[in-house]
Amino acid sequence: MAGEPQADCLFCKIVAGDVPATVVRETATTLAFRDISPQAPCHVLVIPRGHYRDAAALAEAAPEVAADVLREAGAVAEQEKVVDSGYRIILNTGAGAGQTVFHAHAHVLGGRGLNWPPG
Ligand code: IU
Repeated sequence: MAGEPQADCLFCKIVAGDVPATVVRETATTLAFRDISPQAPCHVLVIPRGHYRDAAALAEAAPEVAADVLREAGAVAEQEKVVDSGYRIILNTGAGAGQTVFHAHAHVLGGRGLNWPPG
């Protein structure tokens, strides 16, 4: 069922506390933690606590939680002090676009120059 924890999902294990992560913010519906392989001085992932395969599935099943994820991405940027220099919220969707973990997540990247278009 949409939102239910998946036994084989890494991010569900982080939500459950079974896999460690450096958590920087949390709310009733979301968790924000540092990416294990940072691609910028600020690289934080914001995830819904519930399991949805990607951002589109999250927005379809739980639009209020999708809004929470975006709001928290902005709060992470404030907390990490990357608002003035600019930052990027990235929602890789599908393997062809680089999605490797199929639990919806927003990357918050900042603290360095960010090229356009992204690679
Ligand atoms: P992607 O958009 O699905 O490619 O992002 C998944 C991210 O999860 C990626 O940047 C990984 O470095 C990150 N990650 C992590 O933070 N902790 C882990 O244990 C694993 C992946 I596996």
